[in-house]
Amino acid sequence: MSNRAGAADAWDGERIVTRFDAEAETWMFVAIHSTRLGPAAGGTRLAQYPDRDAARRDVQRLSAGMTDKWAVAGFPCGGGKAVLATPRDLRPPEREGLLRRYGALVAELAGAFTTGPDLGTSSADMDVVAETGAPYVFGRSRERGGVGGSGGWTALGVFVSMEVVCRRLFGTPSLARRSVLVQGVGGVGRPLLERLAAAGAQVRFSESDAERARVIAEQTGVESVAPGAVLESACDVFVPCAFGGVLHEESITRLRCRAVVGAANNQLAAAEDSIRLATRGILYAPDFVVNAGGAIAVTGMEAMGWTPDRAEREVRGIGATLERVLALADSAGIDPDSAARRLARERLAAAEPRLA
Ligand code: PPY
Repeated sequence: MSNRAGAADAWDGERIVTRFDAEAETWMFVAIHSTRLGPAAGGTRLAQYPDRDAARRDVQRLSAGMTDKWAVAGFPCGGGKAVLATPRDLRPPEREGLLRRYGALVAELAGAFTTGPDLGTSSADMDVVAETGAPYVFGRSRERGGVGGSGGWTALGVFVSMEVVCRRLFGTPSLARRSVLVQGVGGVGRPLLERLAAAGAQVRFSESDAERARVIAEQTGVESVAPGAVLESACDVFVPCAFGGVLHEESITRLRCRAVVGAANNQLAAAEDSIRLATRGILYAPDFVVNAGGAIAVTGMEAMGWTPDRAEREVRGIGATLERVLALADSAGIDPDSAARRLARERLAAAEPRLA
């Protein structure tokens, strides 16, 4: 199974629910890729797409990615994702109306799909979705009884993954004095930047929003790098936390890092890019292994009654999962992304099919 761009038309998922919301001129898609390991769970992405089919392909690909993400993490959830494809930036009342109608759709699915914040949606948005979609909506604000945003938890999982990678490359897990370049300082990159600085890393960041870059440099004292200079900047660890598809045939030839460990989904433009990185001697930590922390913590605390301490232990467990993936890559003589997908497939194959 592949969940990469281009392969989505051969989507092997279970069910896709499509609805056109005429009021906000928005296509709503809920994709349930696999319930083999549990009920489908995944974030709700709100974005503009070139057309309806592009949005459908994205939700298909992302839901398949969630199946692998949960399987590798050993978490009892299935792969799902929702996309709200808006025609333009919606005004707040229009947006709230859309989110309430989307919540009603989530409620209709009666637990077959649970969701939380994702690209383009926040905890505050989940508060609105939950007005009609409870109890299937997680990651609401603390004021509304949720656990808040997931970015800090995702950052923790990426950080422990960087420690695993440093131990492999340098013999010690410490990030002290390691040069690290974080691409994108949004909901995950920002808390990660602070964690890295506190650990004594020589950290730099890039940010496409120039005003945000200026403010964060001022607030944190961390140096920023021009977005166009990121790939060629020499560093120990390159940390993509902005957009997918950063690693491709051409960009990989320009990288001057020892490892890539980041939170962005779908960093590889094509499956072969994991091999290209290995060939260049760059250690790649598969994105869907290292970025599972937000999903694990939010779903664990809200759906499974975990305490924050338990959530922290589980998110730190991503380090052991990554070690296992990299050990499998070594022993099988395959690239890390293939190893992670193999582990996911093995977990899925071993599971008893669930009766609905
Ligand atoms: C992702 O990790 O890409 C997610 O979709 C995160 C997620 C999963 C389940 C609930 C909320 C967010």
